[in-house]
Amino acid sequence: KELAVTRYDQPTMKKCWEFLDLTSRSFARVIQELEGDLARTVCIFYLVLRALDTVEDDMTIPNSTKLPLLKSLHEKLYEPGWTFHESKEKDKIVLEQFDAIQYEFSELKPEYQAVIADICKKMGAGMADFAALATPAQPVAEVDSISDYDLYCHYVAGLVGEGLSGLFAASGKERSFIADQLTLSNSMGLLLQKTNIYRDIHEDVIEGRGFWPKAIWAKYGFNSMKELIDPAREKEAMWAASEMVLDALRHTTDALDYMTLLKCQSVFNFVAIPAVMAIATLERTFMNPKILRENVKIRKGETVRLILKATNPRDVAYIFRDYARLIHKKVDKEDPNLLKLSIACGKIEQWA
Ligand code: PS7
Ligand code: MN
Ligand code: MN
Ligand code: MN
Ligand code: MN
Ligand code: MN
Repeated sequence: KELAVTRYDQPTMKKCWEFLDLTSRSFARVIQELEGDLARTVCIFYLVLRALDTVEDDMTIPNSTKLPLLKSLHEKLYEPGWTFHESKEKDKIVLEQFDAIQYEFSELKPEYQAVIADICKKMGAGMADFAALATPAQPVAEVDSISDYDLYCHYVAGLVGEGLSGLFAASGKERSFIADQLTLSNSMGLLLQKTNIYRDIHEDVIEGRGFWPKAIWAKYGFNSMKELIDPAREKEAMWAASEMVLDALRHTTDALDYMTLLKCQSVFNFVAIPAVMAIATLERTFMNPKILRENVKIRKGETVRLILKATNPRDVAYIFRDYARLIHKKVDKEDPNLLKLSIACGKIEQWA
């Protein structure tokens, strides 16, 4: 029975599981452990969005091709045989073999198809809006205000949260009202996305990108994102970094609220594991100047401990509280965000 719903026996689905392994370090395992047909449904959802993100990230695709493609990828979900061979990105396989993903999409329940196509349409349009702001001098446009930052993160991650909640409800594994929790679903996505954007500062700047909002770094005297990784300006860069963590912490209590609404264990694990990894990453990277020079990751042993412990809302809240305390302890007395960080950590403490 399990074999039938996961379709490991189908050659196109077998390919899709391989694409998932190739393109996702963090989600492959938790997706495979979802119950019933949710596993292959979320796998297909992931691959469709991975295809969009591959187009978005590929700086060798000119906007004249990129923008129409981002806006129309949702239509390709209903075009058997469509593929795209002009990407140079690491994950280009999902575009080159989009026909396999499309075939498996067409085999999903219509309710699932509707959620995935709707999110693909909205995310593609949002990515295109931001990509349209790019210029030759600034191939990836700067994110200006905090509300621009929230909007960008809504497009690339908040919508993923909304879509996942829609799929959980449609599967019957979760109660139908979860699909209407747009604010909490959005917050789950923003917590993960903002942690990723904050942690990836070095890699993104080296590759000519950078999504930290100007409203944050400009306050500390910087004129561009590139200057943030200048060793001579480490002190100011760490104040900007501290404000990035403060901003990400805004979404933690919503994330905890969201998790209390779940009832299916495999769905809970799927949601909670990335969330605890995010707060652990925020703690590991908080006031850690190494992030300006390299990609800082949490230790393997810590990851294992988190996966074993994050099985219910209470233990997840304790994990959040413990990391909030560690962050609070690391706040520098001269940090301009000292008071706000104390309040943010206190809110998590109170929730738990
Ligand atoms: C469908 C699981 C659970 C209510 C490809 C999971 C890239 C952080 O920097 O690969 O490109 O390497 O490290 C994921 C909410 C989205 C938000 C967004 C779809 C949680 C395209 C994750 C993944 C909602 C845009 C991957 C948002 O990080 O990034 C599925 C609830 C894709 C979730 C991108 C980022 C995800 C991301 P990078 P990563
Ligand atoms: Mn990644
Ligand atoms: Mn991207
Ligand atoms: Mn990406
Ligand atoms: Mn703007
Ligand atoms: Mn990233």
